[in-house]
Amino acid sequence: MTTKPTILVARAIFPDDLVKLQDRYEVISNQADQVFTPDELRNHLASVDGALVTGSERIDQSALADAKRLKIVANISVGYNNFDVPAMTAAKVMATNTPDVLTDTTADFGFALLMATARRITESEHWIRNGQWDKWSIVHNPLGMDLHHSTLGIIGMGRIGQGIAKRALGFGMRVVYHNRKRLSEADEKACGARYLDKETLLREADHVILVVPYSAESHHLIGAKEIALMKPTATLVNIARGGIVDDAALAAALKAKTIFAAGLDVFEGEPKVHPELLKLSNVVLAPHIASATEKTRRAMIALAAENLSAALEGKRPPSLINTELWQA
Ligand code: 8YV
Repeated sequence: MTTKPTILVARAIFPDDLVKLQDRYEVISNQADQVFTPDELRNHLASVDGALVTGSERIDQSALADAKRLKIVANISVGYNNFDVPAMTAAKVMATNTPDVLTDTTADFGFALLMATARRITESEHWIRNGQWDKWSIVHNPLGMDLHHSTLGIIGMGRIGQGIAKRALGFGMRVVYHNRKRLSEADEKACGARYLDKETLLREADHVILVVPYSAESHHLIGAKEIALMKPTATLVNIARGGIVDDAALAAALKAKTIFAAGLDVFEGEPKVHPELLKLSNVVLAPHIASATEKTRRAMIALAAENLSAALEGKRPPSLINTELWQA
C-alpha cells in the first residue's frame, strides 16, 4: 500500500474542492480561515509534501526552516510577492502561481472600479442609504468624469493591463501605457495603445490604472511627486498591490482635491487601510476582490492543484516560477 502525500491547504476553499484534494492526499486544512501565525505556518510546512497558499501566507527562509520534505508551494494567486523566490529555490521548493485564468475577471473589475470612481457611484449610493437624497441637485450634483473619449493611462501592461486596454477601446478611449518593457508593435496595435514614459503618462491621462507586480522597484511607484503630475480632474485606480501607491500621499492629495478621485482594491499594510482614506468620500474602497467570481476562484484553485499534483508526481508544474529547479 502506498501512502498518500500530505498537503497543507492554508486558507478556506470550496468544500467540494477540498473533498477532491482529500481523495488524493492527507490534507491539513484551514476551513476556519484564520490566517496562520508565522510559527503555525512553519510548523505546518514541516510536516507536508506540498502546500496550497494565498497572498496571506509569506513563504520565506523562516517559514521554510523546518520544511525538509516540502516539494512545492502553489500560490492561489497570480501575484507572488508573498514568496521569497530565491529562498524557495535555495530550499529546493518549487514555487507556482495562477496566471491567465483570472485575466478577464480582473480586467473587468479594473474597469468596474474605474467607472465607480469616475462616476461617484458608491459616494452617491451612500447618500441614498443615509437618507441624504437632498444632497442631490438635478443639474449640478453629483457630477463625475467621463470615461468615453477620455485618455486612459495604464501602468503595467501585462496580460491584465492589455485586457483593460481592449475594454477601453469599446469606450472610445485613447489608451496610453507605461511598462518596464515596451510591447511588440503587433501587441500595441491589438490594444490600440501608445507607449509613454511614466511622467508623460501621468500628465496626459484622464484616468490612471495600476496593474504592475509589486517588487522593491515598484514600491511607492506612485507617491506625492507622481500624483502632483496628474490633472486635478484625474482619477487613480490601484488593482495591483498595496505599497505601489504611497497611501498617505494619496489620501493627502484626495483631501486637498489635487486629483479628482481614487479607486483602491489593494492597500498598503492590507488588511489595514490608511485611516485618512476612510474619512474621504472621493475614494472607492474594495477589499481585494478583483479576481473574486466563483468561476475564476475555482479556476485558480484548479490550476494551483494541478501545479501541486504535477510536482508531487515528479512532473513539471504548468506555472513553475523558479524554472531553474526543473531539469528536463
Ligand atoms: C488573489 C490577487 O485573490 O492573483 C492575485 O495576484 O491579488 C488575487 O487574485 C489574492 O492574492 C489571494 O491569493
